[in-house]
Amino acid sequence: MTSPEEFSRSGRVRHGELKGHKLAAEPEPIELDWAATALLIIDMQRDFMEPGGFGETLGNDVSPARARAVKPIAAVLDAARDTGMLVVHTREGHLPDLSDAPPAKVERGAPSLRIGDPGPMGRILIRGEAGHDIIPELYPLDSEIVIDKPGKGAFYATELGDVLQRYGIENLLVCGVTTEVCVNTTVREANDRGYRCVVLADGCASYFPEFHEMGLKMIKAQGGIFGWVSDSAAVLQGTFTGDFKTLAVAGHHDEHEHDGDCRQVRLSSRHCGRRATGTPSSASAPTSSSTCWC
Ligand code: C5J
Repeated sequence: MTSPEEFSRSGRVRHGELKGHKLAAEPEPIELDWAATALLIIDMQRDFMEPGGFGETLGNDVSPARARAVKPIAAVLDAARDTGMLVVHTREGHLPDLSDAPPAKVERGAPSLRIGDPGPMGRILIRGEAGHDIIPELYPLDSEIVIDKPGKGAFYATELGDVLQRYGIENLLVCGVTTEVCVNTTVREANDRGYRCVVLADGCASYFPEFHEMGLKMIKAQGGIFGWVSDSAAVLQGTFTGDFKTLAVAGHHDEHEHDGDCRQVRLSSRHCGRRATGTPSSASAPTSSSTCWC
């Protein structure tokens, strides 16, 4: 994981930059300090996204949720990595001895398999099992933060609050599954702790489309009672490919010559495609696949 010190030295946008830029969102556009903003990806685990996992044991068809949310999240994750934004992944799950799993949760309902039972991806919703891991498309880099949580909310019984404080985070771009359960619970927890939460509508999914819609409505209702709702396109358009690009270019090399400090070096090849030769200053940007951002 990138330390707070490394993070503050990396090529990310500094506080105060991008002032005046407003992200398209409901109930109204919002101006964010991008240096104080983290991408929070909730529970994109095999247990919720693949057949044989926890989601399916509860009687759900998990494939539509995966089909819906993965691409938008991957696009924003890619851009967040490009720009050095702090990325936090969460995973819902329990210790193998179930000591952090309340009987009221384990014994609830009539699932085909209960938490802790052996399934095709290992024991259901247990840390360390294959099903508990994050899906390959969104797999965390070593430099990113992974929070293991026993509850639906990502702040309950975890170090998330301390971590965000250490990294100076005030705003959260939130996505993941499921909209009405772990995303909503986390957004409500974060809102009470003073974070501005912007939920990416197309980067969230539910097994129940109507709950997804209503879950988003509840967040943005009453003037944004829990937060704001935006989407991946707005974030990518307004933030990463627009002003961020301008900022990345400003004050750096005009000639596409890169040295060890060049902050134009990014992972993505979406941009000019010219090969960069320097060592990226961002902790998460390997040299091998780096191309110029400008
Ligand atoms: C659920 C979650 N739905 N991650 N967990 O039980 O939303």
